[in-house]
Amino acid sequence: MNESTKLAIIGLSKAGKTSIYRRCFERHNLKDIEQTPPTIMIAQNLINLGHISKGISIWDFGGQKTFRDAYLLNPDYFSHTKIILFVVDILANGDFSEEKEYFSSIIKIFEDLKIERNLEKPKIFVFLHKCDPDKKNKNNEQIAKSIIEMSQIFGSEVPYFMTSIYDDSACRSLNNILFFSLPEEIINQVFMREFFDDIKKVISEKIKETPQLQITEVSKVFGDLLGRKLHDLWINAPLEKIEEVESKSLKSIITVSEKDHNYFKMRCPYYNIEKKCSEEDCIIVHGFIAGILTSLNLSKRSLNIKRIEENGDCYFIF
Ligand SMILES: Nc1nc2c(ncn2[C@@H]2O[C@H](COP(=O)(O)OP(=O)(O)OP(=O)(O)O)[C@@H](O)[C@H]2O)c(=O)[nH]1
Ligand SMILES: [Mg+2]
Repeated sequence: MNESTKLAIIGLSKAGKTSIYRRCFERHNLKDIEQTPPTIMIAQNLINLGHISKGISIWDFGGQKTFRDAYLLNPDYFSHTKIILFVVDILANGDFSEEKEYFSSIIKIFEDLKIERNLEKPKIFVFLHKCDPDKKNKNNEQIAKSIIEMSQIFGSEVPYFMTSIYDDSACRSLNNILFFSLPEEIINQVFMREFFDDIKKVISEKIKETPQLQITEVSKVFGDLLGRKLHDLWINAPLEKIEEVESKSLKSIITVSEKDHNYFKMRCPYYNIEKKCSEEDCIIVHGFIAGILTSLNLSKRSLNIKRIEENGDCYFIF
C-alpha cells in the first residue's frame, strides 16, 4: 500500500511530454528544454514532492511509432497506472486521427486490465499542449477543434487543460491533477500538520462562545475552509522535487482497505495521543473530513462517513 503513485505521460512523438516533465519537475531553463532529445522507450522518474509523502513514479512514454507498437503489444507497461496524462500537440497539423487511434488502443488495454486482472482504471486528463501565451488567440480555432475531437474519444467528462511550457500553465495544471487524484494523500497531509490541532482549538473556542451553534455545523464550516485553503496552497506550490521524504510523513494515518479500494479508513488522530477520542473530537474530525472531501469534489463520499470502533481504536470509513 505504500507504493508510489504511477503517473503515465502518453502521447505522440514531439507532443511535448518530456518538456513538460523537465519544466515542472527539473526546473530546466527554456533553452535546455528546447534541446530535449526524443525519448527512447520509457523514461521512469521517481519524484518525491514535499506534499506527496509516497512519491510519484512518472513514466514518460516515448511516442515514436515503433515504441507505441511495442507498448500496445505488452499491457504490463500500463499496469497499476493511477493517473494518465495524454498530451496532444495542438499545433500539429492533421485531424488527430493518429492520436485517436493510439488513445483508443490504450483505453482498450485498461478495460482489459480491469476485466482480466481486476486493476483499477486510471484517472485520465488531457493536456492540449503548445497553447503558448503569444499564440493563444490565434489558435482558438485549432484548440476548439482538438477539444471536439478529443471529447469524441474520451467523452466530455475528461478534464482538459490548455498548457504551454512558456508560462506556468503546465505546472499548475499538473498540480491540479495531483490534487484531485490523490485525496488520500491530501487528507493525510492535513492531519499530519500541526494546524489541524490549532484549528481544533479555534473550533472549541467558537463553540464555547456560541453554544447555540451545533458542533457539527461549525466543524463542517471549518473543514470546508480548511479544504479550500489547502487547495490554494497546493495549487500555488511549486512542484519541487525533494531528495528525501521526511520520516514523519511516512507514518500514515490513513489506511486504504486491501480488500476494497473504494474506501478510505482513517484512525481518529486523537485516539493514540490521548488514548481516547472524545465525542467532541470525533465530531470535529468527522466535520473536517466532510469539508475536505467536499473541497476535493468528493461530496458524495462526504455524506457517507461512518465511525466505527475496532480493537479499542476509533476509525472513520469514507
Ligand atoms: N511551442 C511549443 N513548443 C513546445 C512546447 N512544449 C514542447 N515543445 C517543443 O516540442 C518539441 C518536442 O518536445 P519533447 O518534449 O521532446 O516531445 P515528446 O512528447 O517528449 O517526444 P517523444 O519523446 O519523441 O515522445 C521540442 O522541440 C519542444 O521544444 C510548448 O509548450 N510550446
Ligand atoms: Mg520525450
